Amino acid sequence: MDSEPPAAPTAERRIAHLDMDAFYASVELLRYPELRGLPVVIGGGRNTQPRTLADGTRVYSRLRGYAGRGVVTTSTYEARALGVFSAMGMMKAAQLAPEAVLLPVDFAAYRQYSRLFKAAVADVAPCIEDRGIDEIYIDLTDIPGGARDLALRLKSAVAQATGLSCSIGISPNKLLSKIASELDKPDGLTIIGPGDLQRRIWPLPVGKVNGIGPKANAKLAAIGILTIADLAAAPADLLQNHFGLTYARWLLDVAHGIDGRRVVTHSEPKSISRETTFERDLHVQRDRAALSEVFVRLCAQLEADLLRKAYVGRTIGIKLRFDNFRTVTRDLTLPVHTADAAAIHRAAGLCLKRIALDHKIRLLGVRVSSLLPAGQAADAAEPQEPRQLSLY
Ligand code: DCP
Ligand code: MG
Repeated sequence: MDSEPPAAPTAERRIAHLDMDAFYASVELLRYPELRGLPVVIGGGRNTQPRTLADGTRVYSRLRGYAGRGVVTTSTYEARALGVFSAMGMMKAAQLAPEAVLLPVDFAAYRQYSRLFKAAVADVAPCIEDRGIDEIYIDLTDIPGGARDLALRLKSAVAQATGLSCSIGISPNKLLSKIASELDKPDGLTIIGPGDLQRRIWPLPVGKVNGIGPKANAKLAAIGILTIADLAAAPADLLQNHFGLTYARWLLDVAHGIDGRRVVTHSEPKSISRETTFERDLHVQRDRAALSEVFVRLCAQLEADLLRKAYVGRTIGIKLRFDNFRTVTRDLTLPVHTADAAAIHRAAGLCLKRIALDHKIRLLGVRVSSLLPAGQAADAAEPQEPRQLSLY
């Protein structure tokens, strides 16, 4: 939930949400067109790079026999038909789709295509909110033309610039457009006009709403609220008892398709984090040196990220995942903003002390939030503290 003031309620807006279809996989298919129509999974390591034989034919890795801890970053729709989706463990995916082609991730290529599709959209409609590598909101209120024609123009501009397809939802606000862009994927186009709320949105499960996560979803289910229509019919005091006033109000607005958030063209990052999953689970004492080294490195990387992006932060957090997959986070807020690795390390070390280290560690992450542009933080600490090399 953004905190900027809502748009003027009198103005009927026209907001699009555009999301690229099977984005990383589709970029890979541009390179390997012979894979079109096949189940393809993205997320392999460098050893899954296709090999080209002397006669020019390419040999691809398959999921069959995959052993390791990799997860699927995305998959083609053909792989999804076999049950393989983003965030699934690769070993499970291998059971479901052993013949699927496995390709390594190439973030540089995805970033390049991300820039290309956003630039193509900007040529048609310049008021764009960047929501990540493959999705944007576009304010079409002041662009002449019908919603459908505009959406088709956007799709063809994206296709021309990238060779890729996308799905678009258009409605009076970001909330409904985000839901709508998913309704007709891939290559979808869904316009939510007056009267469509009840017909298209209400039958959907509450989890389709951006902002109703798994926890809220489970709590809503426990009180018998499964669909957005159920939510719209729920008594306000029931919601308030379970979720508090602010979230309950937001839930009711959502159910009635109300969302005043603007399309924010210049957004600031909320946090910057670095984390790593170890090749093998590390023991707190026996692997102390290795853990310390990684811990120091993560903090140094964060310093570099902050300096490169010209931010300082005040809240330092730590994330640990144990070998039993339990994930624990702790954070603390410093009196002054900092971008300094040693200061981050010291604060993160204090957070770590608040966690009972009773299992081997699978993942270690450090996060800096409460960010400010470096120039705006009058209080930023000077990077002068001595470096610490201990885990704590
Ligand atoms: N991604 C990821 N890890 C996830 C989910 C997604 O790394 N758990 C990456 C890969 C996706 C990209 O982000 O290609 C965009 O995410 P989407 O949720 O938009 O998924 P796709 O674009 O792949 O598919 P869809 O057609 O459903 O949008
Ligand atoms: Mg997508």
